[in-house]
Amino acid sequence: MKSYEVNFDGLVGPTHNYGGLSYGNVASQSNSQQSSNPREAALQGLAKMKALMDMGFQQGVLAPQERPDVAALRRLGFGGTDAQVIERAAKEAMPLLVASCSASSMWVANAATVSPSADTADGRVHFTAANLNCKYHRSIEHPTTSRVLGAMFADQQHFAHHAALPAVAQFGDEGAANHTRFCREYGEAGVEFFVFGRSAFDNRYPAPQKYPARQTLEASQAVARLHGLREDGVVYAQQNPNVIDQGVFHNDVIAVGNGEVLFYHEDAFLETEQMLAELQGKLARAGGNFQSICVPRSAVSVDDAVRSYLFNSQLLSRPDGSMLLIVPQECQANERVWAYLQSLTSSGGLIREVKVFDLKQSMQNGGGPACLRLRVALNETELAAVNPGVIMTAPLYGSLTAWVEKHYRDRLSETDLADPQLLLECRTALDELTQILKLGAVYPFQIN
Ligand code: SUG
Repeated sequence: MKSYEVNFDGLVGPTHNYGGLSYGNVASQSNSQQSSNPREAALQGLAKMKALMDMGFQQGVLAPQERPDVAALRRLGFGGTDAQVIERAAKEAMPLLVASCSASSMWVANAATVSPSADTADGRVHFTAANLNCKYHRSIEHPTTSRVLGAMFADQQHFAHHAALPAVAQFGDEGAANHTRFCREYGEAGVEFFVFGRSAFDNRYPAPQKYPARQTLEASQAVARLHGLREDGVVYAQQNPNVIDQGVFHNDVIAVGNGEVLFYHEDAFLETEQMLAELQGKLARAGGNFQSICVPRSAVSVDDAVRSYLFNSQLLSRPDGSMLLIVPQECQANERVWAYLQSLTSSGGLIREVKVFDLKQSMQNGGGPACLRLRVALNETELAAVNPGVIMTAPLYGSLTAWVEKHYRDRLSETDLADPQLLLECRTALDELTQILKLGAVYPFQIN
């Protein structure tokens, strides 16, 4: 049976702004308080989805969330009508209003961890929504994420959904941003590679000194258990704490994998040799031939990797078996990174082509091409069981761009977040979106 990797991209929400909310994420910190352009952000994301669809890849779309999250503000003690809740939060605790307005759910690589049916004990595709509990503004995403994923992958014969892990730092889980799957064919059993930043219960693992390690070993192990993965189909590796301290807040900022290939920076991991040997051995037992491409620090420094987001790229398989790398334009703007990419594609190796995308609006908050997509490997039968409303087509692209142009502002600054009209605009837009994507009622304002 045919199988595919389907990329579901997060549609940028109407409140996209630069709140400076993510300590440890260099771009989020350095662009704090700049005014944003939500319309441009959404159109840039849609252009990437359309381009991948036009190249023949399977592409889907994941809906944004209701923001401001008035229910979250109510839980923090702000009362009255919705407009009063926003007004009071703006007056008494602006940082909480900013957090409740974040459009951060666009980075759907953090929405969930997904295990394809070929890897799981019950032969279903498993999803665990990420608790994202390292950052308050992201910790409020998972209830809606679960409802949206449930509406997209509703068929229980093929899809199993798990609630987010316990909402404590010891089980900090950032979803697929720290999870990669290696396989020969997408529909065959593979090896799931979980990268963690620290251990919560075992102090033999070193932790970063400056910035938080968002993913714990114990969270990754819990996800592997929930999904029913075989021991032989899982590899754990620790991220180098020094690179976390240089702004590598997720593994997908320093490594990307696809098929049988891992593309990574020399400084990405601890115990790299042992990890590569384990990946090689386990993939060989699954019938695959593991290959790794190491980018030496002499060619690209960690700082250049963080600034350019070279590794936050999408590594895609083409029908002839070669691979294509989708990178943000910041890679082209960085002389050393661009020179490296030129040498990579002309070396006769597996990665033959690089395509550049303008995702500046998202990049300024630390979200590159890979952050914007959640990969779901599906066989033909499973793909047919996905809600067809969320699969990208030329007409859907047309409807979504028209929807963005109708509802989105082209400028948003912090003071605009206090405008109760913004909440109404967002709800009107999202109500229409659930009809376009045929999701049913998934937002708090639709179900409460
Ligand atoms: O969690 N930025 C996101 C970026 C997530 C990128 N995802 C991956 N690497 N997979 C984060 O730090 C910034 C929001 C703000 O500052 O307004 C933010 O949440």
